[in-house]
Amino acid sequence: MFPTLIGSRLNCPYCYRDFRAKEIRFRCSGRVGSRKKCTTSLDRVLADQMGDRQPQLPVFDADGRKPTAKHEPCGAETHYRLCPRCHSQLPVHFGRTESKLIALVGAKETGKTVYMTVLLHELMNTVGERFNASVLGADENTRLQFESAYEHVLYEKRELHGPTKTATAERGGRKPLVFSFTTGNGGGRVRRSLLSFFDTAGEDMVSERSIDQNVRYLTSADGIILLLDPLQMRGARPHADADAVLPPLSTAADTPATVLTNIIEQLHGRLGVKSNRRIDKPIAVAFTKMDALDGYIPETSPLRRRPPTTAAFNEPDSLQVHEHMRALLHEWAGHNIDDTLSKNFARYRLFGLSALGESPQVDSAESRSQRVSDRGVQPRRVEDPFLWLMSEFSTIPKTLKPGGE
Ligand SMILES: Nc1nc2c(ncn2[C@@H]2O[C@H](COP(=O)(O)OP(=O)(O)OP(=O)(O)O)[C@@H](O)[C@H]2O)c(=O)[nH]1
Ligand SMILES: [Mg+2]
Ligand SMILES: [Zn+2]
Ligand SMILES: [Zn+2]
Repeated sequence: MFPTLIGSRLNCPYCYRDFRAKEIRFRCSGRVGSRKKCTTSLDRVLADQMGDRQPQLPVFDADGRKPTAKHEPCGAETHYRLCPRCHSQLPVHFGRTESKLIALVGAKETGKTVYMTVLLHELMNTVGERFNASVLGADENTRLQFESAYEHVLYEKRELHGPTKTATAERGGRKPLVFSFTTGNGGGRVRRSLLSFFDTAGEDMVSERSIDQNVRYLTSADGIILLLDPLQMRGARPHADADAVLPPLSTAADTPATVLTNIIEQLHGRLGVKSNRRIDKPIAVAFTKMDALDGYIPETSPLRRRPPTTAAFNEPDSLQVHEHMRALLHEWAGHNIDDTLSKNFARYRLFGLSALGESPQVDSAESRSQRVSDRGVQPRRVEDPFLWLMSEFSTIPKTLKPGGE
């Protein structure tokens, strides 16, 4: 039997617009049907919305709640289901499994691209093993893009990407990467979630043109990971290790506090949350590049501890990190950011992590191009914010025992 579709309103993991299950459209399979064989042409919607101008087979309407449909003109059966708003092909399990959109945001050069690459690499390897979970690209574009443009560059070529182009600068916009996260495949109940990550450009947080797409992305997300760069904080920057690569100081429009205020304004505006009510979306606020402050973080800090590795999110460990980060944050920037978070979000948590584990090497002063250290990528606590969100969604269990047993 075919499971019914969950919920009445769905969000496209590619364009983040919402629609009803019955509005889902179909694309002809192009197989030889009983009458003729369909041919390809430009799909205007796909071209305008997603910048994809490759010739496509025809789109047609049928009952979107069904997994397949027949294209009358050719008589061929198809299982290609499309988002009615952007015409992206929906992942196989879309609508029948939980779908969680995770927004990854932060100011310019906070480390979003590096973080996303390392997090997904970890999820596909060590973290995946720990939770008996498999993480796979949910579509062809995600698989190719992630392997060639993200993972290969960082892990094989050992190069850092350089600034991400704003989505509007790349013709038609950039597609989010969509993965399926499946747990419990070793027996017991199988849980599958679709995860959509959109690598925003830091500029998208400030430029008017890209704000609209960004707002949609933030408001339809089930959870937010906000990355903040401690090296942009007045109180932390002077404590950076001597060999750390310091980013140019951000302008007033791009400081951690301003970025947070922008996000809150966008969420309040669109979600229609009254300004005296708190936003219910969980937000993980993570400080990146913590390796650059190694000399300054005390030996006894929970950040230095090896995080528990049992197959559950460890609440006591996470709370200790949260308290420690809160103390550091107060030291670096006063109470402001923490107060803003607690006044506006019903659920928030602080994290400290390092995607690279070590400062990158700068090739030469002129080029400013950077490489991963010779010791390779050695991530620290990159999975913590993600696992916290997954436990908030009840996709993975949470343990209250310090040892995690
Ligand atoms: N020390 C240290 N530096 C890091 C780490 N991750 C990123 N960086 C530095 O931060 C720079 C920017 O990283 P990106 O991931 O490109 O930042 P981004 O937020 O995607 O930047 P935009 O796309 O321009 O918004 C890198 O070139 C590194 O110099 C880390 O884990 N440790
Ligand atoms: Mg980037
Ligand atoms: Zn869509
Ligand atoms: Zn057809």
